Amino acid sequence: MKKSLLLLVSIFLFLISCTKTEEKPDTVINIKVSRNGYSPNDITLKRGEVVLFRITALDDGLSAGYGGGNIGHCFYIMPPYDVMIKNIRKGQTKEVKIKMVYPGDFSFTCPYCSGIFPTKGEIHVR
Ligand SMILES: [Cu+2]
Repeated sequence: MKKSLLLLVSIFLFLISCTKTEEKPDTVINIKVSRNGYSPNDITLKRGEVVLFRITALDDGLSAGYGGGNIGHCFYIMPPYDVMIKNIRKGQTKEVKIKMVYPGDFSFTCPYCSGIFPTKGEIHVR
């Protein structure tokens, strides 16, 4: 019983560690985010490729800092990717490298402001 649980946990950790990578990127995707949303907001990628996402914020989003510290925009890819870049401030570019191991359609969003602004998009991994 305990052994199978340990196995499950290690498989889970292996899958998690798979998505973020230090490998050389196959593709670079530049995304701009503002109160008008993400551009582009519909991205198609190949399964298994390593993608460097570069997210540039054109404004500070809610900027008032609801809940304190929530300044700028986020780039959050839903699970199973579950990758989050926070606090991308106006004029700033932040990067994350991800290996696209899971096929399917995945939403990305800015948890700070997607309730107010159209900061939502889709990644298709084929
Ligand atoms: Cu935002």
